[in-house]
Amino acid sequence: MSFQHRLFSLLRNQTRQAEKYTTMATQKAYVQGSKFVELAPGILRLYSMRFCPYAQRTRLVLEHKRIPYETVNIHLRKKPDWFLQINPIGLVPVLQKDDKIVYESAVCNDYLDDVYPQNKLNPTDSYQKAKDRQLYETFSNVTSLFMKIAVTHGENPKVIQRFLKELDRYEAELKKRGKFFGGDKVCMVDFMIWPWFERLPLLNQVLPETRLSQDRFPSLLAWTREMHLLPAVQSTMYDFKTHRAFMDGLRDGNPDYDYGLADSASSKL
Ligand SMILES: N[C@@H](CCC(=O)N[C@@H](CS)C(=O)NCC(=O)O)C(=O)O
Repeated sequence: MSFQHRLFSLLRNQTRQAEKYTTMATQKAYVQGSKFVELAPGILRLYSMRFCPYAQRTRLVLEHKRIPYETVNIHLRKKPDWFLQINPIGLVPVLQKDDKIVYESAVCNDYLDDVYPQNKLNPTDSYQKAKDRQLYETFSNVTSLFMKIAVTHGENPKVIQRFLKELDRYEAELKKRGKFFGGDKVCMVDFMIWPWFERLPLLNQVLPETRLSQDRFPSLLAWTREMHLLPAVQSTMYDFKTHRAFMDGLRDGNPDYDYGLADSASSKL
């Protein structure tokens, strides 16, 4: 075979490989009873749910680092048995490559940052890394108050006050750090907390008192604008209408995991 032929064949194989990485047959959620899609050797797979903020944390890192991966979305109310074998806890996100399985968003993201060193997100300094981790681990205070406000429609004004008070810590920290929590560049903290800021307009719409005021939160407001410009954010985000529709379904006990897809009746048996 001539050199040109070999080069052509190599490039064609690489293209096919790249197509395999990113193209799953469907974005629709896999339900109980659906057939497991075999994972090809060497391919990184993310088990996800399109509207899950925790899975979005990992999608943000995958996109930011331009890591090739394929996505298998899971119907979280009717989980396939094979998904429960992959992650017995039954939560997304989960990463799988060959015989390696990693779950929990913070663990997935650290793993990705270690294994794919491009566009590093965690600081190399151990103390700084610990301080960053402290910020995003304690963000669970914000996420639980967020959910409480959403579920109770903000009936208790004290909960909204506590929510804003928690955010004061992030405002103060960002003021010290600069444009992003990573300074001039994004770091893990930015991606770990972003999904809830993307969804904050859902609370703002029904409860204006949850809005971040310019007086109290100037840094977080400027940060939100900067985050919207990042390609990783743009490629993982949904618009307000889509988030609203999904949240309404969730609240009514009937979440449409396939909302917005061509045929959103999720049955794939
Ligand atoms: N601590 C987990 C939380 C993940 C999580 O709660 N994921 C939700 C979807 S947003 C889930 O998989 N829920 C399924 C269930 O509760 O059965 C993480 O950080 O990855």
